[in-house]
Amino acid sequence: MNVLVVVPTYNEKENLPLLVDGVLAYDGYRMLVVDDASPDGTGQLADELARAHSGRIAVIHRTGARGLGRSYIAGFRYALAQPDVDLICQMDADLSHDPSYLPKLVAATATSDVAIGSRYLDGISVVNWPLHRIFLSTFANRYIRAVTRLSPRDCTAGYRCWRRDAVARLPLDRMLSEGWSFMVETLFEAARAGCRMVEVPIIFIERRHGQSKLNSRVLVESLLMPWRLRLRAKRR
Ligand SMILES: Nc1nc2c(ncn2[C@@H]2O[C@H](COP(=O)(O)OP(=O)(O)O)[C@@H](O)[C@H]2O)c(=O)[nH]1
Ligand SMILES: [Mg+2]
Repeated sequence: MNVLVVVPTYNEKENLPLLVDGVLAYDGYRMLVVDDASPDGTGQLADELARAHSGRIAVIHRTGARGLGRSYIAGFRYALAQPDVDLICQMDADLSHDPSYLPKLVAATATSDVAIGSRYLDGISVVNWPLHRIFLSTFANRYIRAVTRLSPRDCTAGYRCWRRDAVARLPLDRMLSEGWSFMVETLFEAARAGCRMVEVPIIFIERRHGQSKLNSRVLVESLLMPWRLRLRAKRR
């Protein structure tokens, strides 16, 4: 199986080299870094890492308005244009997603179309988050599940492995999300397309280096997204 791990980056220069070592430790795994013109030089660092690991790292340098969703759309398009890619993983660059779970996620796609690295399967498996972040994330998941009727416990998880044909079924040219709500939109569309979802428990560890880019703009987008998805689904 050829695995492509898509990683969006914005100011992750301390984290990216460690992540690369963790991911490329697995044979057959390649990486795609999608950088949004990070002011800290993460994009140039990604180019240097790509030169050092020839053929195993590709880099997309986005320009214009930044956004996690926009970056993943570019990354998924790139992945589908590579005929030899069988599985497409997605993960954060800040080491909150331990690369050692990748083989489990990959294995879980033997019996599913998308495997989700879940923080909320056995209670709450999050380390070093302030209480307000835990409240926000658990509330967000309840709210999203209630409005969208999605079944996974962790609908906002950014650690996933997709079968290539499941990504091909996503309407990438009609995505509404610019930011974080991309996670919910992709699961919603995957469910509508009949994809089988499975959750794999992970322990999520808050970043040590750099800062979270979560802001009120992406939060408002995420609050409205479940309703926008429901309305759009009704019209189709
Ligand atoms: N390309 C790109 N990556 C982003 C953007 N915002 C966040 N990221 C990346 O998305 C991942 C998760 O972001 P983070 O700020 O840690 O979100 P949190 O874990 O929800 O606090 C990290 O790899 C970030 O570098 C963006 O606008 N563009
Ligand atoms: Mg993070």
